Amino acid sequence: MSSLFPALSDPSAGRRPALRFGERGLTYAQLASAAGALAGRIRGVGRVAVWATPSLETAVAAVAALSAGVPFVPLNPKSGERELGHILADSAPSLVLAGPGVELPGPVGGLERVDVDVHGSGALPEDGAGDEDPALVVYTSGTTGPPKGAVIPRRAVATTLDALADAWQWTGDDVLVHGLPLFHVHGLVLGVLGPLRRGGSVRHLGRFSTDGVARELGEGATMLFGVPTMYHRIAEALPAEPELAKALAGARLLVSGSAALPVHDHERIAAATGRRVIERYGMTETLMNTSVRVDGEARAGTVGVPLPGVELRLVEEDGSVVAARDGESVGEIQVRGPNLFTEYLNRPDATAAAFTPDGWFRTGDMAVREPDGYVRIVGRKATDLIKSGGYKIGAGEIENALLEHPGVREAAVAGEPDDDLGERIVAWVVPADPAAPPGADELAGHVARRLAPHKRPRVVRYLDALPRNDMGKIMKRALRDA
Ligand code: MCA
Ligand code: AMP
Repeated sequence: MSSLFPALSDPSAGRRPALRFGERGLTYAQLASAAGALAGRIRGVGRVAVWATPSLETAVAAVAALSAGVPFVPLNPKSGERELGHILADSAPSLVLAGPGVELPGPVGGLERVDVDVHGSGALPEDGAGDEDPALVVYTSGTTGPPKGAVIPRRAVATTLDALADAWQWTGDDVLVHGLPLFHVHGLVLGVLGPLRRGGSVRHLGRFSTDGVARELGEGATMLFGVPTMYHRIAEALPAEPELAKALAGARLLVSGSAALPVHDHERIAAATGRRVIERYGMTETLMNTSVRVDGEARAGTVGVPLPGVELRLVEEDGSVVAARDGESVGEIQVRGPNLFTEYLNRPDATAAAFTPDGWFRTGDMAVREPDGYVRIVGRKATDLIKSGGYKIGAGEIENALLEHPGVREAAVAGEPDDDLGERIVAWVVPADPAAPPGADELAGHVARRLAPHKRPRVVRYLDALPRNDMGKIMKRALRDA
């Protein structure tokens, strides 16, 4: 296929800024040189893992792997031992790419390591990879069991980014600012590979802050990407930060995704800045499906229309297609198109279950369509999937981790509405010894060390027994009233 990043081999783009992380940055010529050196080193090695800190090194590693035609697995550097152990065993990388001097924990430390030199010098190899070849494998939670590795082909990356360029009039003149993590699709594919495919640039904040957003938008950045929690924090900060309001008012595009942006936050930002945040809807397995277009109406509570090339339908429980565009008839969103993943790694059962016999991917998201075709997401099929801070988290993996604590006899986990996080993780625990229940911080730390800090319960409630039905199944709805 043609190059994913034409600007890397375009001499006229060489002096343009490509990446900036804090004080450190690379032009296109420097990025081509550093990625070329690393690509030469890893060519033909099979799959590689990338220790995905929010840094220049991660961006260079991703570009190098893609240039070498080597699929890569971004790892959350805050993942705990259990989660890392699973991902490494499942994806079997032959080596790990990491920043020089970065300490790698137990399970990753056993891998051969290649340091990423952002000042390396080498020529980019000819891009010999095919459209259907895997570009990256991103781990994503399900309702039960450990996360599954979604294999994302190169054509999905290219088509989703080009479809967004069409919807957003996204060009090489755009400068994106964000503070998203680089081990998920949002921050990595949209937030780093997106600007590079356009020949534009990205300024990463290292970590999200309203100050950082105000500074970068005030100094020439044109677009902001964030999860709703970030926009909520912006909405909260606006009354006291006039610079932030001014900076947002001057931006070309403010985009929210990964979870629903509450209408209240949308309206507060619009009132303070005169700018409407636009939403796009995607998923690790599908990359981007819909978006509000820049030339369309940014209607709060909607995720816009299907992107070019994406087929979208709503389907009822019995499999019949919802034809009505009445803003009321609810169905599951199913999608088809070149933006889709190929498979879950090593999980043919899960891959087969995710598609209908005629090749539509079942998203599990429930929605209605408005008369003009806009999609409005109204909920999710599985109550055991939690979206907290824009992260998808399976209740089952947290329950399993809690049950490994000696002080826990039974555990159940669910999400509850939270103004900041969208949903917060709540754990109901039956202690092994009612006289000495493990503390909430102890249990949060236990989950954070095994899985990841964002998977830790924010609230722990103690019960003598979990409510169960006649079949012995935990009744989660009853828990919320317990
Ligand atoms: C707190 N911390 C702990 C513990 N408690 N660490 C270890 N053990 C503990 N018990 C640490 C955390 O690691 C973190 O460190 C800091 O304390 C604050 O933690 P927390 O409160 O969890 O973070 P937050 O400030 O509330 O985070 C909000 C956030 C974050 C920044 C919005 O949720 C976030 O980055 N979300 C983005 C999710 C995302 O990108 N999703 C995309 C997937 P430190 O601060 O140092 O980290 S969805 C997707 O890709 C699809 C395709 C789509 O549609 O986009
Ligand atoms: P993930 O599996 O982490 O990639 O998250 C994908 C899920 O995030 C989708 O299935 C939706 O439930 C949710 N999501 C992404 N973008 C939006 C949005 N703009 N509005 C509502 N939900 C969203």
